[in-house]
Parts: sequence; structure tokens; C-alpha cells
Amino acid sequence: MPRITAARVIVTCPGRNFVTLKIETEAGVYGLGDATLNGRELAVASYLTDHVIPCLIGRDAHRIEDIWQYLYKGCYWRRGPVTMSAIAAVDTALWDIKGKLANLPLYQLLGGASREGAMVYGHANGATLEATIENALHYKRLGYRAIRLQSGVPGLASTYGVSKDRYFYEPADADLPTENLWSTEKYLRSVPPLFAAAREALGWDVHLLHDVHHRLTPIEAGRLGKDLEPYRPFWMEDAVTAENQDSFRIIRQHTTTPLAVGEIFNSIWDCKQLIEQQLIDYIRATVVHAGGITHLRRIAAFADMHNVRTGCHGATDLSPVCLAAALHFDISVPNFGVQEYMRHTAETDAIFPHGYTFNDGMMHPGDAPGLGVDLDEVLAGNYPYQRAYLPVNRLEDGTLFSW
Ligand code: EZ4
Ligand code: CO
Repeated sequence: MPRITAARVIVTCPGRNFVTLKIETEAGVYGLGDATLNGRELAVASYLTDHVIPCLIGRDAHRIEDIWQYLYKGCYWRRGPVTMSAIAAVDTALWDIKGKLANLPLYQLLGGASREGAMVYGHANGATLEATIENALHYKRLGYRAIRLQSGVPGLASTYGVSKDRYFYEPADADLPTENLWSTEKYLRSVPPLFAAAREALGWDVHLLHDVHHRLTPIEAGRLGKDLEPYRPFWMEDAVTAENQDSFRIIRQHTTTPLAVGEIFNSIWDCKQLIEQQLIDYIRATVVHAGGITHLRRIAAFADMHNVRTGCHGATDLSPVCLAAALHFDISVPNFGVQEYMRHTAETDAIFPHGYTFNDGMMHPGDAPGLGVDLDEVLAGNYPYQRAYLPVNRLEDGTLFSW
């Protein structure tokens, strides 16, 4: 049996922080798992180092399900982003080991490929409508079949989704949270013209997506969904916060625009009502924040029973280890929808050499055994942890709002 002999956490910051778990076995084979929780990285690192790793040593690395249940049920304090990201990292690393020992790429252990590749969506953004459209045209030229549109809002100095850099976006940009100002009225006026201009410039053969980032009430979201219907968006993401899930029923009563939610969900229980009652169309839970491949497959199977497809979160704060795991999951599950893809920087790609590829708007995880991604620890050591926070958001009168 491949006994676990050692495990450790590597934190590296090539422009942004990544937390990676490395599990070693006596067979000499090791596995990697992403444990990055943006803005709260060291909490997961400590959870793993101080509380999880001591329980792993000596266990059979093949017993993925048993170790998952041991860490989930065994800690008593179920769920939560820190716990579930830590469990995800262990789970992902164990699947990586199993793939390497079987000498098969992970997707072969998940039932094999259901499709030739995973359609991904890229992030077009700009300070103005015109700049966003120009950026969207750039993504179309790169071959993307699906493009997310986020634009600056006239009258607001900055907003979610608009990057300072032309090609890379990292919202956790300061060692104390920066503050944005928000106006729902200005925002709601700005999105329909953006979609109208996008259809004019890009045509109808490309999917268009938008992320509201949890900022509307259900009735406001209903209005936006209705206003966007003529432009046939692929989805409207995180239209409202998802603590009170009855909100989605109100949105549904007003619009046929498809709804996506779940990037901050960490368990199947967060998804239960929304999926069971068919209040959403896409579930955004992903490997690192939702308990790993083992748990995400359970969510996908449940979603498949209710006409809900997958749309894994894939922002740059999810490391290449998570992206590789997500791609193995994406090409194997029957009810795949789309995969978010924000390219990592060259520094990040150098630290995490990987076999996944982008071609003609689709990604493939590659055929190396396991995940097909590695970690250059020497290079990683050149980029020590730097504290970084996501911004906070206030209404124009100073009221703290959802970011
Ligand atoms: O704001 O991952 O759809 N993508 C997103 C992301 C999230 C970040 C938070 O760390 O909403 O950009
Ligand atoms: Co989002």
C-alpha cells in the first residue's frame, strides 16, 4: 500500500498568493492539491499543517473516500471555506497520487472523457464600454467561444471585474482592503447597452456571460435578466447573494436569462435547495473550495438529476493545480456546461509546470499520469507570502455593501 510518509504546505506569491499541499508516499510518488483561499490563505495553511497533516501520516493514500470522510465527519465542525479548502487539497493530492500510481491521467479514473475538451470562457473587461468591446474582440480573435463582459460603470471610479492590467486581473491588490464605491442605479443602466454593443460587434456565434458579483436584490436581478434577454446571455452569475436561496425563485419569476451561482459554496448542502428546486442553471462550485474532486463529483451527479450543468469557478486565485483538477473533472462529467479560465501570469506558470492546453476555445488537461501539474519548489521559494486582501464595497453614502 502507498503509505503516506510526509506532507507539507508550500505558500508562494508570484504576484498573488498560492497555497499548495504536497503529500508524499513511501512509493516515492507524491501528489499536489490547491488550498488557496483568497485573502485568508494562512488560515488554510495552518489548518493543514497544524491539524490535518498529523492525521495523514501512515495512512493508505489509495483510500481517498475514507480519508475524505475521516476529515469531514472526524473534525466534528463540518463545512466552512477553511475546512473544505483543506479537505479539497488532501483529496486532490490523493487523486494525483492514484493517477500516477495507475499511470493514467486523472480523467481516466473518473470514467474517461465524455468530450474532446472543455469549453472555457475568458474575461473581457475595460474601463469603458468601448474598451470592453475592443477587449472582447481580442478574445474572439484568440479563438474563445465564450466571453465574460465586465465594464467600468459611468460615474463610478472603479468596480469589480475591471483590471488595471490589460491581460491579468487580480482583485486582492493591497495589504489592507481597498474601498470601492457602488451605485446599483448606475450599474443597471450600464449593462444592457454593453450587451447590445457586444452583439453588434461580435455577432451571435459567441457565448456572452456576465458576473453581477452578488450586488442586486432579487427584483433588481429580475429586471437586469429581463433587460438582457434580447442579447441571449449564456448566464447571469451571482445575481444576488445566496444565503437566502428563495431569492432565486423571485428572479426566475421574471426572466428566462440562465442563472449561475456557487463560486463561494463549499458543500453540497449549499447547493441543495437551488438544485433540487431547479432555481439555477449552472453550479459554479469548484475543486479547491468545495471539498475536492470527490465532493464536486457528488454535487455534479445531484445537479445532473435536476437539469443543472457545471460551470466551475476558475479565477486566477485558483492555482494551476486547481485548474488542472477542474479540467479532468470537466471533460469527464456528463453534465458539463463551461469552465471559467483566467490565464495565470508567466511567473505563476513557471512555478507550476503543467500539461493542460488551450486550443480553439477549448481546454484539455493533457495525458500525463495524475493531474499533469508540478510545483517547482526552488522557484516558489523566491516568492514569499505577501498579505493581500480583496476590496470592500460601499454605497455612495458610505454604507458597507457586498463587494
Ligand atoms: O471575485 O475569485 O467569477 N469570478 C469571480 C472572481 C472572484 C475572485 C475572488 O477571490 O467572481 O473574480
Ligand atoms: Co464570479
